[in-house]
Amino acid sequence: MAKHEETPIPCFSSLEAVYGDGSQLEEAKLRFDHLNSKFLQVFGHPPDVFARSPGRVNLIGEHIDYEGYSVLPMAIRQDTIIAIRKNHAQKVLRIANVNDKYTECTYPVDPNQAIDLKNHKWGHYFICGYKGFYEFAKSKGVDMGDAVGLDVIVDGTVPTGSGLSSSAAFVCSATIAIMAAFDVNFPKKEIAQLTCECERHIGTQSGGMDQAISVMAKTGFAELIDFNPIRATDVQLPAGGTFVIAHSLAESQKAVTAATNYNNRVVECRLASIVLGIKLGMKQQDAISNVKTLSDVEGLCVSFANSRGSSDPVIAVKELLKDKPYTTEEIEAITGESLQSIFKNSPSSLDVLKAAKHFKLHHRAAHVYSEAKRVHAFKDAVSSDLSDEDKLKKLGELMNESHYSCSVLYECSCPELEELVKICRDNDALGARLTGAGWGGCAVALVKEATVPQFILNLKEKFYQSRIDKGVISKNDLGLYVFASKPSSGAAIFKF
Ligand code: NG1
Repeated sequence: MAKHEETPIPCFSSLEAVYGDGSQLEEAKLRFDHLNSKFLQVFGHPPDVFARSPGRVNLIGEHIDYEGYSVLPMAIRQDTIIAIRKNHAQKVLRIANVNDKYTECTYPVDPNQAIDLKNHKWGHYFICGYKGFYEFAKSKGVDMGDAVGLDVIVDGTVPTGSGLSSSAAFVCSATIAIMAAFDVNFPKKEIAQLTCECERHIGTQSGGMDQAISVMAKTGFAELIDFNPIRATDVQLPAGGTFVIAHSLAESQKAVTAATNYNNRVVECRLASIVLGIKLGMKQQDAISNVKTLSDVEGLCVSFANSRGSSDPVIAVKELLKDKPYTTEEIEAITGESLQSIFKNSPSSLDVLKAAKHFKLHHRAAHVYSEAKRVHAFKDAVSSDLSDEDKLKKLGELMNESHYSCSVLYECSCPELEELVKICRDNDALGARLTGAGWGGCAVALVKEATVPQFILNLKEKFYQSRIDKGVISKNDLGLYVFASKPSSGAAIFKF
């Protein structure tokens, strides 16, 4: 039997295969019916095909996918559904949304068009999939013929700016919808890689976790995702525990803040890895040309630690990278080349250099190496002989350690997330941490199943009530901001 990641995106003729047979199915039926009638109303004909891709919650392994390390997310039930049809009469891409907040965007059919990053629009995420799919199809020798128009309507339920990967859910379902409209299909692992590259067209130096889980998820399992090559291993979570997702109500606009937040950390990690490589004996030019991530120099760090009787790469970080931030000049004295020149081929990294005052190499590298270990400790605990209760306790501790590292070493938390994580722990969560990129968005808490309803009530009272009173959110919408989640299924195509 072909491995899960070698199989193509599944194509279904009914909703049950993805949405089960309970209330989720009823909700899905309503959404698909609405999408269909909206399509008829806007474009005057029904769609040819639908695609869906879910958001995700990352259980552990934050900000390490782009450093080549494994992560452990699960898909959530919230997803993005796209209805699509080729339009030979009109050579334009028309992208509408069921939510009137997102006004219709139109783009030319040219697959080589540049995305106007300075003028951020929601439709740009569709164009990421469009550009990426054309490049990919060309590399596969697929004859796409003359570019044709596309009529598209989007319906997304993953909250935006929440660290639950609304962007990846959108980019993945866009790419898969385009692929389905052209009646081709490819193995999931290729789509996972492709959609990661697609999303980089928006200007974030995305690591690949979100697209990989969105494409490869299976109902009932979290997945350990490895990179280079992308691979997913099922992780059956211990019985008796539930993950509760809670929004801090601080929205994190990842694409807009990339130069100071997300891409800044990617650049800091690259600099930390080059400096470590040089300090561990590499020639300056070799390190600059060949070292892309902290995983590339881990072997050298481990050998260094061995010489001190340990195998922990963090020992090298502690001894070789100074604790205080580095200035540009200090790093250039080590690399022998200007930072502008090192990053000359990456416009988004040059934006980071423009915005940065200094670089915290020690802290960022210490986070990445320690977080990579926690992911494996989490996986090992799940498959150990411990009782379910002890497993859950261990997972909770690892989640707490991960949060500390994200907050103190990686500095990707914010006051609202700190408050929320503390409230989760004060109310008997076994562990709680920020999830996703951070700087706002959601926390995830591991809670004993039997106490979930009371836990959610406590969060409502202690975190959300004051925000309802101030009018930040409406009481009726609370279910959108705090909910228990089970591992859901991955991307799919529907032809009815
Ligand atoms: P979110 O939280 O969806 O913005 C981002 C990256 C991931 C990963 C996490 C941090 C994208 C699309 N996603 O996720 O690849 O690096 O941050 O662990 O850029």
